Amino acid sequence: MADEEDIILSELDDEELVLQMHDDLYDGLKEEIEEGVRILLDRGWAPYDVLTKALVAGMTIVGADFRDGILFVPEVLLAANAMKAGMAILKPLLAETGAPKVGKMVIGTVKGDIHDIGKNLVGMMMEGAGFEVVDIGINNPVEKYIEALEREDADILGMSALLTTTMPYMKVVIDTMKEKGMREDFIVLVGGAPLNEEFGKAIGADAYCRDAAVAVQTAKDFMSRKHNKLAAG
Ligand code: B1M
Repeated sequence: MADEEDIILSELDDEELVLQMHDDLYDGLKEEIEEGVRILLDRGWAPYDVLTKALVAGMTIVGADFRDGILFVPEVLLAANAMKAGMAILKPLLAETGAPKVGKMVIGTVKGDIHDIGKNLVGMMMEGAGFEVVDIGINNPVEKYIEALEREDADILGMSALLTTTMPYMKVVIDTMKEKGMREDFIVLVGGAPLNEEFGKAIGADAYCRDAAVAVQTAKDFMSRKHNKLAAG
């Protein structure tokens, strides 16, 4: 215990600090994570690097030990809260852009699923890239997606699922869009750890996005195709 109290984050070099942040995230130490994020930013780190190297990498370790039965839900919740606190500091920095709005995305996690860190990250990165993002949260039934798409006059639907049991629900949403004759009006992008490209194709999404950076690039590509089509037609 004494050892842990003795660690002064600001005295660690970058590499040691990042490793310490992985440990602190693992232990769900919210204030230490906030402090670590601020120190790295003060040292000139790009917000995206802090996000991926300190936070996302730390959460990967948590995920592995959760899978292996070393960590349990309460500990993982604490880790998730610490991660969110770090993300909250980074959010305005990632979203800082003077770029004109390039499109609008409705994003939400599917019914039965309450994981939201990945979705939030995608939303943050999309905002940073100049997209307007309407986040409809977690545990969304199909009606909520449809209502939000219509209300917001969005260009893109983003769906997230982290459980193998909830990912098939994405097909329910896409099939309902087809039934309502609205599927072609929207670009549908899907993501989440258990998905892959094949699954994205099988359910009729426009694309599967491995991570937030890919989601941004894919959304940009589809938006420029959409604009070209409109210009041509
Ligand atoms: Co859960 N959980 N969890 N969990 N959890 C996983 C997903 C799991 C893989 C852990 C494991 O066993 N290794 C496992 C699923 C196994 C499976 O389905 N095969 C699991 C389980 C089993 C469960 C419960 C059932 C546990 C239980 O109760 N016994 C339960 C389910 C609750 C529910 O949803 N109904 C549960 C609960 C929880 C917590 C509440 C404790 C917490 C969530 C807190 C929160 O989100 N607010 C939690 C967490 C934190 C995880 C892990 C450890 C981390 C997820 C995470 O945030 N990753 C996770 C293990 C893992 O994924 N390896 C696990 C970091 C995040 C940045 O990555 O979300 O993958 P990710 O997002 C990435 C990409 O996937 C992509 O971009 C993001 C950024 O790069 N992406 C998109 C994601 N969504 C996208 C949408 C897009 C585009 C890209 O749209 C365009």
